[in-house]
Amino acid sequence: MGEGSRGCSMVEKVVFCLFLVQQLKMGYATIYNVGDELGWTFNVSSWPIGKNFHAGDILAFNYTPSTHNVVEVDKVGYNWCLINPIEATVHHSGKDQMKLVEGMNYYICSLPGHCQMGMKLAINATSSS
Ligand SMILES: *[C@@H]1O[C@H](CO)[C@@H](O)[C@H](O)[C@H]1NC(C)=O
Ligand SMILES: *[C@@H]1O[C@H](CO)[C@@H](O)[C@H](O)[C@H]1NC(C)=O
Ligand SMILES: [Cu+2]
Repeated sequence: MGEGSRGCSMVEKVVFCLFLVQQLKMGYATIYNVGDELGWTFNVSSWPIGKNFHAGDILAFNYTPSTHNVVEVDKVGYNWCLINPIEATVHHSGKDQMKLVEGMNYYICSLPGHCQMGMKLAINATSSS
């Protein structure tokens, strides 16, 4: 019996297997609503306490678009409530989804004073495997 007799080459089998593994991994990704029912708002900075985040998990930032925004920052930006106005991508759809990478992930609202009032997140995501 040749490989072609069932119409499926080894390469195709490998590709299908990788596809299944990817589907499984995606199945394990968790979607978190930041701040739970309150959403992305003031004093949300303590919301991550007690949760175990993994690389690939999704953070859903839900808020009224005219009142807040979401900016991914680094540790300095998080600590000092600063964004790099040239490089920063400001998300302001009101329904922004961010995928966590392994290690630290930092987000703030860049509207004046909001980050200082606890509208900031520091999340340590561990390996997805
Ligand atoms: C944030 O939490 C502090 C301390 O609990 C509280 O005094 C303050 O009013 C809260 N701010 C908002 C905007 O909810
Ligand atoms: C993030 O978590 C990992 C695993 O628990 C730990 O080794 C690492 O030090 C943490 N990183 C920070 C910046 O806290
Ligand atoms: Cu804000």
